[in-house]
Amino acid sequence: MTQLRHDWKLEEIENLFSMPFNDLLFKAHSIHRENFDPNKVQVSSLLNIKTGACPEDCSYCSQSSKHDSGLERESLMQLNQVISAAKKAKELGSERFCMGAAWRNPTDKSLDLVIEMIKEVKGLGMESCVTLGMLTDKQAERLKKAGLDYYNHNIDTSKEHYSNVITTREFQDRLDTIDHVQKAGINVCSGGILGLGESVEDRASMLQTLANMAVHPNSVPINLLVPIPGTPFESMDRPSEIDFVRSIAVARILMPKSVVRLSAGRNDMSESMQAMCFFAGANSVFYGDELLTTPNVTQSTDEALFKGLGINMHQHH
Ligand code: SAM
Ligand code: DTB
Ligand code: SF4
Repeated sequence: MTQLRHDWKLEEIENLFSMPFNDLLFKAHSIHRENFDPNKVQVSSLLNIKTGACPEDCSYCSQSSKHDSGLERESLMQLNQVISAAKKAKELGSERFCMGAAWRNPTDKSLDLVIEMIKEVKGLGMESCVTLGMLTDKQAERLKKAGLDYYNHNIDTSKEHYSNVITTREFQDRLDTIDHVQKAGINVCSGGILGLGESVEDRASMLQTLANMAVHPNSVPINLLVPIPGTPFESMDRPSEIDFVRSIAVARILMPKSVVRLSAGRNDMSESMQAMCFFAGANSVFYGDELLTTPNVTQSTDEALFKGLGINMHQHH
């Protein structure tokens, strides 16, 4: 039986990162097998319901008003457009529909409209997820009442590296929102981005924060930075493939029962790199041609990848 721990020391996690690669992967894969069917991958689809003009200054993001990525701003999407996108995602076999908004935080009025969207998605028989920025405890409770299944709120990087990446909010603000979501009884989806100029120690620290939460996030998205021209991080060095796979393996070891999502950045990964990530314990992806503002792997490419690996996408029901 896998014991869940919430008391990881930074040094223990750094020791995992420095294990010989084969030993690390064997350990992670063994834990993965104890807890999951190793040939199943959960699929979620994304839709950006409000694009651009975000007041935050996240150095990686195309949607911040502080940098010029050339992205056209768009106001909150109409309900009927959301419904047709969700129907399409469902037809493709997606289990969860995630709606993202480029907000620092939603207003109570805009939350009314998002709640309508959540109800429609639920009505289609899909799991619902939204990512809307910071929430108050009252707003989290309203989302719970509306039937929301998951809230995505990434910690993005380590506490130590945070101010090198974002200056318009603090690391603690992220933890506070996650706390409100957890207390409201909504499943938490929280992870981060690799390739933000962080050290291995930062990666260990980021995963430590996630693993030492009172409840492990149910979903842990690990994104590889999608470099966006016009943002401060447009020419960041990419982590090596081996270092990226190591981080997936460590996430799997620290959070044995969480669904680890190989998230943004798959478009720039080879099949073999993705295969290593699935072996190391990743068991979810974003499926569909678009992420939020950038292209994702096409569905036909993913179908071929999964077929080649003998991986099944969970089908609803
Ligand atoms: N504004 C809300 C927030 O920041 O939580 C919700 C939308 S925001 C785009 C959601 C997440 O997308 C971020 O937390 C970040 O992890 C991820 N993200 C944004 N831009 C990215 C990029 N260029 N590459 C990889 N991940 C990115
Ligand atoms: C997450 O961890 N990654 C998604 C989702 N949660 C909201 C977003 C990825 C964004 C990639 C860059 C873009 O398309 O703008
Ligand atoms: Fe805004 Fe979210 Fe982008 Fe940061 S990551 S600029 S909060 S949309």
